[in-house]
Amino acid sequence: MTDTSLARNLERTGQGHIVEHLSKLEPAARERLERQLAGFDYDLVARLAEIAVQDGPDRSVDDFEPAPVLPLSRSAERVRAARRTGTEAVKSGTVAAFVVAGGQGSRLGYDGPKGCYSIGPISGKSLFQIHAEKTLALARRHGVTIPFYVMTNRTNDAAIRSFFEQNDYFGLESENVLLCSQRMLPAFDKNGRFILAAPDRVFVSPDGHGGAYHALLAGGALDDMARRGIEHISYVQVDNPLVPTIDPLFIGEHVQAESDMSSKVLEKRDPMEKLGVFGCVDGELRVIEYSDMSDDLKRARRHDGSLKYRYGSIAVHVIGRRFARRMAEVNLPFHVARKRIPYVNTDGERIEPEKRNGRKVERFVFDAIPLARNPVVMEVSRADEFAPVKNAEGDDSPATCRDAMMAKDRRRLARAGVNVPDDIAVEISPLFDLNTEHLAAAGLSDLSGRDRIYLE
Ligand code: UD2
Repeated sequence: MTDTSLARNLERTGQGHIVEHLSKLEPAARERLERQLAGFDYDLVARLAEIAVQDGPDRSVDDFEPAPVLPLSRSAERVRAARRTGTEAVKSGTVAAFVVAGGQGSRLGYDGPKGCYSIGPISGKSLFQIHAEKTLALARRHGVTIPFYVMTNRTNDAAIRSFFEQNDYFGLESENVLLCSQRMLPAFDKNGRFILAAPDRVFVSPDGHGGAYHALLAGGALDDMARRGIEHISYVQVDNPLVPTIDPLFIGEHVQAESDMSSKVLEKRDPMEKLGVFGCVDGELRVIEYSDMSDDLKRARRHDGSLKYRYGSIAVHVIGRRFARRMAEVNLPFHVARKRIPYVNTDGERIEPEKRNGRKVERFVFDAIPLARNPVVMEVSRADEFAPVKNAEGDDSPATCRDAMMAKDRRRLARAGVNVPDDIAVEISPLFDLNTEHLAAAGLSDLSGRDRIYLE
């Protein structure tokens, strides 16, 4: 081994097995592995290895007060005022879209970045295209530029970059689309040792959506936002095409409350739905992840029979730009997830473990909420805002998502005065200006007798 400082770092962080492994490799493979290893921050590795081997910290909570929520049913006057404020913020060019797409989407079983997945029920548009077009439509409506930031990871960044390039940035200006890649972190075995994904590569995975703050800073996005006068970052997950990528009403509530970070929630489908819950724990507002709540706690009811923790987080936030910068410099906690990680053994054989052999460490974006001033938690309608694509089949799958998209578009057409049969397949492009005159001019006041319609 030529690089003694690397060897020292590996030894001091409990990775002596890698030093030994390196000494057995052919020069080319050794060089590849050394290059990867030289990119790690070993003070961080030492911390992570320590966290990964602990059996906790046990974050499970016994009982807590649900957070106060701004309910869906609030006065029309309040809604109007908030929408006006949010629209002003958009019009004055202070709002940016931020789509997080650095996850691995393993549950969907799609071989590519999840954002490239085709979801438009008729158009076949990708998740990225839908978010980009929603942003473009809002920008056009108000005659402003809205920058569009995407968080990628080191393994899907190139594919996402070329997807945007090949598709002409879906109508956005290329200089207004900025991709920033999140960090990758090594995973550990139960003894805090790196896992070899291949003889010349240590297993690494993205550092969680909480890596967004660092990615925005390191990728230059926060500076870019400051130059453009952006104050509010509209944070959405790539897997939910139903949500408005930027919601003036939500921005307005956030601005009026002088909040640093605001969040959307909705009524859980059932107590076991895999959504985090907002609660007040030790006087702090924070998200309690579903995996940290016992089944009994999830099912807890109030005296009147209603579900105690009835609201779940859909992971949609408005984050203040200055607050995001602060969070990039704060040590948010790491969470440990036990996973099955295929590896190569000392003989170079690939092993598919039957049990969960590895521990991934990640940060969560919502762990910043306890540090936020005046956090707003706002209820939204599931039918209008939440249809994530998580699983290949069943709940939260492409099929349920497309149904929800079509049902929403049918309702929108009906609200615009169109006669819409219940079973018609409908898709409205985000770029289609849905107004009554338009529809009447296009002879679209009655759709009976049709089986599908795509409005572009
Ligand atoms: C998340 C929330 C859950 C609920 C749900 C709503 C957590 C731990 N749970 O569950 O409470 O709000 O979303 O859909 O967050 N991502 C990255 N980089 C990463 C990891 C994830 O960009 O390192 C992105 C990913 O591309 C996706 C989003 O974050 O857009 C959510 O990731 P997930 O599917 O792992 O989250 P999930 O369903 O466990």
